[in-house]
Amino acid sequence: MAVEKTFCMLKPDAVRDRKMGRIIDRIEASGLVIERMEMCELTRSLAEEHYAHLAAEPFFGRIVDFMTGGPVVKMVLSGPNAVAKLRALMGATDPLKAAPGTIRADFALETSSNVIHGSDSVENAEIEIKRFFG
Ligand code: YYY
Ligand code: MG
Repeated sequence: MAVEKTFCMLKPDAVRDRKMGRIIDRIEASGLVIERMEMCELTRSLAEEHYAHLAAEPFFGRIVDFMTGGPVVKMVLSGPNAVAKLRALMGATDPLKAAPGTIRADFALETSSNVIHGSDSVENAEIEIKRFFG
């Protein structure tokens, strides 16, 4: 298994609703290593760039409003198979379809506020780490 890095972000709902500690606990318990971690607020242009793959969707403006509505926690995680491992820990995009025991199943109720982001490929992880950490 390749040692990889992935990009993770706790979304504004996780911070606002005081779920950060429990989510970070799950990340650490999984064996993934937190290499970098910082709380920050996203500018509109950074959120628009990050979700550019959804720019044509009717809900794009709502995603950008949500992601810029409060602080987030951005992280670089590393470990064997880190990209797929984080995605498995997170669960499906729609929390109602996420497997029991996943972060989204246990901490979120709606697709539009689903508490966590994780890169979906090694290539995107590299792009996203550069995007958020320079
Ligand atoms: O990678 P992941 O977050 O699981 O899903 P994406 O398809 O990349 O969508 C990014 C983000 O957009 C999702 O986490 C919530 C939001 N979203 C939404 O609000 N409504 C949808 N129907 C699809 C996605
Ligand atoms: Mg995605």
